[in-house]
Amino acid sequence: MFHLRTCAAKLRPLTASQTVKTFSQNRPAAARTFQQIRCYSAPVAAEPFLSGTSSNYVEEMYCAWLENPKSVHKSWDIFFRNTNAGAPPGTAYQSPLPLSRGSLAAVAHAQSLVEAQPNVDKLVEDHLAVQSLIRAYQIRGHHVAQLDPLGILDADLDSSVPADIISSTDKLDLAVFKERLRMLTVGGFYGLDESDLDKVFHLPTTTFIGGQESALPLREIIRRLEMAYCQHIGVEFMFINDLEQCQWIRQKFETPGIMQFTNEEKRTLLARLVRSTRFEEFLQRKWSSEKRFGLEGCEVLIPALKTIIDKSSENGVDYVIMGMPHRGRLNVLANVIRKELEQIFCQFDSKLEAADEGSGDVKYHLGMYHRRINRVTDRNITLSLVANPSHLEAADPVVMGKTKAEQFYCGDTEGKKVMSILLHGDAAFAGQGIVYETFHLSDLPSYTTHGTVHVVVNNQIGFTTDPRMARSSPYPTDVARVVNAPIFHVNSDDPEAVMYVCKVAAEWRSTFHKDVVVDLVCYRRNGHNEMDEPMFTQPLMYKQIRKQKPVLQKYAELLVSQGVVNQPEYEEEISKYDKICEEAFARSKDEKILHIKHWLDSPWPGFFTLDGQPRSMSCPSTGLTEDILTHIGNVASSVPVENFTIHGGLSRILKTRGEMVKNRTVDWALAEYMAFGSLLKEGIHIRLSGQDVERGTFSHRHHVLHDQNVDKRTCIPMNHLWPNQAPYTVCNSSLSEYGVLGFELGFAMASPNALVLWEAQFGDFHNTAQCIIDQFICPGQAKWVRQNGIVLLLPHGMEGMGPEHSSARPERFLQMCNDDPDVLPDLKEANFNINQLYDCNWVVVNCSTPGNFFHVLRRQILLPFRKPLIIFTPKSLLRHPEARSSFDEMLPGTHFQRVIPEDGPAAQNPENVKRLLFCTGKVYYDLTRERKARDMVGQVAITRIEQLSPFPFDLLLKEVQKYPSAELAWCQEEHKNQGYYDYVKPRLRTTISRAKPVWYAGRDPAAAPATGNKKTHLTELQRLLDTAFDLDVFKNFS
Ligand SMILES: Cc1ncc(C[n+]2csc(CCOP(=O)(O)OP(=O)(O)O)c2C)c(N)n1
Ligand SMILES: [Mg+2]
Repeated sequence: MFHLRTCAAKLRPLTASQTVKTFSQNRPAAARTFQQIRCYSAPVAAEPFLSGTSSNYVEEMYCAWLENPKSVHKSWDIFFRNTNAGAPPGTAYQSPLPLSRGSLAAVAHAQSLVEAQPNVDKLVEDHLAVQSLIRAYQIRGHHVAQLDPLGILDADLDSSVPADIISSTDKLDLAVFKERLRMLTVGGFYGLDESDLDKVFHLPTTTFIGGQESALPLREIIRRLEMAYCQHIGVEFMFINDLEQCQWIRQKFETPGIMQFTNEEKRTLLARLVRSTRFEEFLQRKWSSEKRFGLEGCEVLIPALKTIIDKSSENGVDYVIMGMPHRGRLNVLANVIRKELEQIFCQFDSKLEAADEGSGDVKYHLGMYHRRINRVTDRNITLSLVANPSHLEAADPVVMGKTKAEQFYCGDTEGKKVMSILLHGDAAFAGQGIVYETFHLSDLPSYTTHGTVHVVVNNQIGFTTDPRMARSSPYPTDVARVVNAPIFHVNSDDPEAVMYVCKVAAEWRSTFHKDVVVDLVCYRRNGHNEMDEPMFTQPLMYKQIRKQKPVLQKYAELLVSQGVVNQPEYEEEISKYDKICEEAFARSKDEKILHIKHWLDSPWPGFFTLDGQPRSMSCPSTGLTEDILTHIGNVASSVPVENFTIHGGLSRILKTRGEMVKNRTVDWALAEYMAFGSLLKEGIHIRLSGQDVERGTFSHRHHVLHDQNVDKRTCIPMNHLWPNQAPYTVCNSSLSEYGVLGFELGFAMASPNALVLWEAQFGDFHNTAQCIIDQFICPGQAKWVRQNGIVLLLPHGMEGMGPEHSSARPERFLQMCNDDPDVLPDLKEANFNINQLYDCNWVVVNCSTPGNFFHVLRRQILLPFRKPLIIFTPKSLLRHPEARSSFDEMLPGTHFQRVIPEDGPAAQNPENVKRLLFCTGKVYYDLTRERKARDMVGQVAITRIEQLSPFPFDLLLKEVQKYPSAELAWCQEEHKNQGYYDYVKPRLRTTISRAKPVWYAGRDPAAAPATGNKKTHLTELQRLLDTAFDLDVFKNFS
């Protein structure tokens, strides 16, 4: 037994790195030409001794042979050599060579044994056949499990029965069943004889069907395998390459009689089904013409979720964060999260006014947060449902990020207290790429939430689209296989089977802390929404659905027949819940006003006043004392641990940093260090995530030092700054934007006291995360009254790198700002700039100095409210000798400068200035260089707009008034239809009451963001500089 287990353990696949190592060391040259496909794809036809299940074994032999041809039996060696040499199918195998003299005695002995027991061969073969049969059920049993409650569809889109299992798709058709049995046994696939059916076989350790028995008759083995794998539960798990995990699952599903429920449990299940079903019926009665994306056909979802939560609570979880789409959302809010019913019902009242700023996103999108006692476990539990846009699956990474943050803040490093549950529709789960991106975050150290339970409402349709047109994979859940998550398919018309898999899923999560999927195979009783006619497109399916008895009725009849409840008790349960609904409905009529803030998914206790207002409307200085700046600078330029060897190039970088600190200056990287380091001192957690952020795409940051002599030994100096500082997390992400940005947004949602930043590798890559930007970041507060202080760092700049790496598309962010270009706000208002920030949907900045970058990062936290911050960050300026700031610009009393006015000779004699150029970001350095070269420092003033939005009307008005004779021009390096021009021009005109034109100096409109030709780039740059400094150029237009 022990020996067998060790062998099995040895057969576990090698890890990727092991594989690379062993293969590259020992691989014979000829191996590259071995035709795997020819050998294993048609094994039965090709080589008589190869079969579907033995091909795994052959592969293992092959791998061993690749490593060392002598490690396998001579016959395998010859076989593989012949195959590699191109032997046609069926001829590669040769009988083993004659044995050597020395072993003749042993052979004689063995032969005498065989002759003495003529059935030994058959016995061994039969046992192997039975093992193969068991394994076939474990691997493919789910393909024939009866998963579709309608009995007309195949959950795996395939009606055939796998060739190596006995099960018949139609169990009622005994003739078919017998025929398969005959085919596979009597001289068929397994070479068993009909008489073998009553023979007793020893069971391998990889099955639990025996219970206490170690051997069973074949007939019973088949029956038990059928029971475990081919009834209402289809278990997909054999792709998991961990023996312990596979054994755990086998034990959960194969052990005879394991799926037992007490009468108490059955009654609870029935009561939950009553609530789920009657809730939808109530809504249908009261608002028959309203869309609600009802749950009819998958009412079992409510008890399913409750079971997962009960079981998880029992295992120590006290906070569950959920994300879900439209289907059944109201029901989940009412019956899982336990939102007050009147709050749900009043959402249907179209006459109610909104009390708060939220645009009151439709009721099946709002989030929720609720703390209560779990009645089953008698433990406190907090449930939160994240608000979601209509973009299916977009909330997945957000839920994960929020879960990670909650785990982080309560020190739950193993996910024992906080967990996430994600719900999906079948079409969306298969179709949306974000699902895959989110799965890939699930096991990364800085992103894992230690297992998410996924529940798919697999109603076998997506709007009007049939699954056969909606996916190429057998199941909608196949995406989960990439992370080795077990998948439990279950027929939703069998509520007990559903409860069982939900229990196992919750146990799996708390045992292995890995993702798991529950696939509720169900149907959709109505159209996509209650107004839709499904018969247009799915006539036959819907004919069947019309005949389908609701699951509540079926289950109630079953329990009545079992004597678990009686009819009056059942009816009383129904009328009790109906009464609850009616009473809540009556109360909902008293609601005069809709409070969107009641639908907050992440309250920030203590951050706002009790009525949700900021505690002040001012922002203190964002400057720091010289001591703090110097201390952070010194740590940033050192290696704060002993015996740690860094790369020579990095030593030079740190030395340069040290010199900057001595000279009291900072570059971009050091400014960022100062901002982060000081906030950490103040107890603010900082999390910087994105592709290659640890070093920095442009090799300027180096927040993680790597010991050059010790593998994987790293040091993060930022975490060595202060005693009792807040922790700093800096993490290279997977190569995803949509998933990772969504994740960080979710992380930022959990607490206002953290600076969460996502950096795009190049700014243009943010567009693969556009959905998160458009649906959450830009309008999140307006839709869901939820603030969020996430920071986006978007490297941007025209530097001749071509159209792909130049533009972070500022025009798009600016176009989505909610300030009015044509209305001049009241500039005399006290705290004008803070009020402006409070009213905006996000802040957009492009800093031209490291000092200002430092200030805007600190301001993000020192503000008494939270807004998303979009920063266009530089590339060449990271190393530009002029792009430095003195400590003087960062001392106490200093602030972020929304506008940096001209402060050179032009500002001394403003009346002589002919042109006032406005610009933002890097082009400032090109402009000042050119102005100096043309000796025009007295004639042209250059003012930088650092905060583009909200627009600094007040400061710009002062600038314009300072230069009465100057023409105004906007200069940008981006093409005219891009960049900032369309945003800035009307606002500048509004600032000056349209008294003067605002001219344009920049590139012409273009389709692509930048040219890929360096020479053209430079020519274009020179042309825009010529325009900027040609004082006659606009004369002809005036
Ligand atoms: C990203 C995205 N694309 C398209 C839609 C429009 N849409 C709304 S529901 C739906 C069908 C969803 O089917 P499924 O995921 O199976 O959920 P079900 O409605 O069947 O519960 C579609 C296409 C959407 N909401 N989001
Ligand atoms: Mg569907």
